[in-house]
Amino acid sequence: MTVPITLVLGDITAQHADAVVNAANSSLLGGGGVDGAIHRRGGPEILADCRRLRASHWGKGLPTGQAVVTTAGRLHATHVIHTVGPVWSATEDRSALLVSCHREALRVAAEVGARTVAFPAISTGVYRWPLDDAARIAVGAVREAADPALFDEVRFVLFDQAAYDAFADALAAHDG
Ligand code: AR6
Repeated sequence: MTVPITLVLGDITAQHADAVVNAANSSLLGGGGVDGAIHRRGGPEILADCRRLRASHWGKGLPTGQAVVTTAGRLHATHVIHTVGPVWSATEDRSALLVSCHREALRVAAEVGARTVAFPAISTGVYRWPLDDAARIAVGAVREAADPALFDEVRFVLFDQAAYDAFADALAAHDG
């Protein structure tokens, strides 16, 4: 048995899920892309939690590939799980870090009892990771890490048709 992986074309801030994953940066203080959208729509409680995490643990920044959890504020979710994706490099293979983002986000989700988890296409925006490759890595990582005893659904929320198609192809290729 495997956890159902679903694909949605849309805005992750509109999703109903136990946990929504944020493609953050190591400062945890917000930014553009998904990060900006989550903080805007979720409201200031999320940033307040992020500041508390910085003060207690992550003053030097959350390392790439790790994940932390905060409230989801006004989102239709209980938790936001912030993870820091790797910046794409043409000369260095950073795929283990992108795998780690997905594994760690799921580990943290399980810790807080989140059974439905929505992911964006981590690292494929500002961090420039090529979509097809990012989709293959993300789908593989989730298939490997998501325990069906702990999760009911892992959803990838893709912001445009190109991202949706890349994830649909990756899922079809993985599951045969
Ligand atoms: N819902 C779903 N997907 C979205 C949304 C949304 N509302 N908005 C953008 N995307 P990015 P990264 C897609 O740049 O590459 C931030 O400034 C977008 O089309 O958000 O991991 C952080 O603070 C793309 O496919 O994240 C970091 O500094 C995907 O989400 C940096 O960007 C990821 O794009 C992280 O860069």
